[in-house]
Amino acid sequence: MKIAISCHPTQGGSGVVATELAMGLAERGHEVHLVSMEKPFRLPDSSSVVYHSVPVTDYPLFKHPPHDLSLANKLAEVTVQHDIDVIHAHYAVPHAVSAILASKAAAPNHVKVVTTLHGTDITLVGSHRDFYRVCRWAMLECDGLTAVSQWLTDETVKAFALDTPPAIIPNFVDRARFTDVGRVALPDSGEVQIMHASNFRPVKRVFDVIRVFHRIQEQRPARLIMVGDGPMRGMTEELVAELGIVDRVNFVGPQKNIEDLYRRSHLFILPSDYESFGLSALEAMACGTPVVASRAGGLVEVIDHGVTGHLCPVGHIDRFADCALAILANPEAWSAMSAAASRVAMERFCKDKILAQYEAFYDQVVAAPVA
Ligand code: GMT
Repeated sequence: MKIAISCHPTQGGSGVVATELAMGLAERGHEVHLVSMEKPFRLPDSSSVVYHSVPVTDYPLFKHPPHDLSLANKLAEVTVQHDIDVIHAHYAVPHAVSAILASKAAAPNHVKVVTTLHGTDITLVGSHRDFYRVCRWAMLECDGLTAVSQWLTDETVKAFALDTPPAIIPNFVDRARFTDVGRVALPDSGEVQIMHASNFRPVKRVFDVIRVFHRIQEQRPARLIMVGDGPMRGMTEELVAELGIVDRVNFVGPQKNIEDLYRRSHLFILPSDYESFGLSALEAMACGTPVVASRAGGLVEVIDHGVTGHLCPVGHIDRFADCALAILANPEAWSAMSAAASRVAMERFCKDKILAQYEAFYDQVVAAPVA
């Protein structure tokens, strides 16, 4: 099949999922084109995915270059030039809208449009009144809609009054990369390593990460690795200084080989307000790192409480810290949890299984008569 994928290239789960999907589909013999403002950071130069950049066209009349139109135009061009069967948009705003425009602009070619909803495109951006009507219209125009969890499907139906719920196709991990082979064990005593990775947006509650860690390191020697970057990073570094734990916390920015950090960490903390899925939690689990996360959104579909990690009420610093300390207290129980985390990640969310679901979805959409 010939597939054009569009996504945000910035740090964030939707771009990661779109890029991994593009690479996985190309490995399985499909012709895949990736259309984005910049080359997504997870797409290596060696990939057989064909990358097309979207031009930023400036003109004195424009206060802001109309990116969404340039994206639609580039998608239409790629569709016609390469006889694309399916445009797969990731993150509804603006990609679903641009993809629908592209499908019309590509006429007389018939191209089907699939959109995958990732979370904040529905909960924060798409449902904002500035985007709501156009976002709902684009979703209804799509030939297929998927969401990354049951929770997100339910939220979408509620927020947009949809008659047909989006199909659920969860996120996935690549076993070749995210594995527990070579991971470090939990020491009986001595320093433990805690990790958090995100785009440091308010929804991630990064201050909670620091406060939970502050409590952990009062009980046993510990180090915190903060991976990623984003708007709350500066204020988070200030909080670390205020609490006097600068020598215990490393802000390492975005990391190319994040799997090595997961394997060297004994616990992953994700105290978000909610996550539609929580891709970073899944990647940590695949590397054998137990997760302490919020009992919120789709995280309950990824983490089995007491088996692969712990789920705590949002904002309860003491509960998070107590759960983390309990997991770190017993190396035998920790090893069992680490093994379960890796096994569940691979059994339930393995790349081949999920890619097969996307292929079946495309087949169904392409086979459906043109409306
Ligand atoms: O979490 C974000 O701020 C970014 C957003 C994105 O577009 O990358 O993440 C969402 O999509 C990911 C991939 O499907 C999910 O794993 C994240 O849980 C989801 N974030 C939220 O729902 C807050």
